[in-house]
Amino acid sequence: MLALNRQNDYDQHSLMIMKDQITQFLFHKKGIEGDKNKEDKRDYSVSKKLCVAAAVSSLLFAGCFQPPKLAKQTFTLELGADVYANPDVYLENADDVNSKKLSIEVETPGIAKLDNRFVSTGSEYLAVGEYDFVLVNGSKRTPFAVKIKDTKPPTITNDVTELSVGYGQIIDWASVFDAKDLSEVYYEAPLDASLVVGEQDITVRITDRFGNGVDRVVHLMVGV
Ligand SMILES: [Ca+2]
Repeated sequence: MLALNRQNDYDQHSLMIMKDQITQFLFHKKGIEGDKNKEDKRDYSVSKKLCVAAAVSSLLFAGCFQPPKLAKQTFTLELGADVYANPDVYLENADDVNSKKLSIEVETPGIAKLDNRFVSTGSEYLAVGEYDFVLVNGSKRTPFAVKIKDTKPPTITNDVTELSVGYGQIIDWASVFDAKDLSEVYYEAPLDASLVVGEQDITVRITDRFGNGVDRVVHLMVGV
């Protein structure tokens, strides 16, 4: 019983000290002496004191920021998209993080930083592939990946529906269609199309290096 009483005394004493510290801190923050209210403040319940203690200590020691959390482990982007060096882009909780302390580093060789973007050396963008990146937060390094894919077919800016050629003429489809793609442009069409005199519809398939393609039907007129 004696030990229990001493423990209770000890707890009460600890709480009193904590209460005083909290009260002093709050008054200090408000810039007032607080002598008049000091006794009133002692009437706070234990639970209230603990809540205030938690709030004060979180303000004092944890600050208003949370640890950064990556939104994904792998970020998949379309070829040609900007791959920013800004840490906020990769965070789930960017609004709650002190991103000034953070940085993004790349570990895969052959990548340069152009302004605020990562690009393949000598290029304006990151080439198709998978790259190792790190979110740096002081001494803590959190790895993540950036995957660049080409999923888009070539863009064709002219509309060709008819074409007249001579018999046996080799058709240069690259000069017929104005097609562009970051992964080159290839044309597939019947090789013997110009060996049939008369008119016929043929299908020209326009693809990039990764097999993304579009079809165009051309009414071919072959003269003698
Ligand atoms: Ca493409």
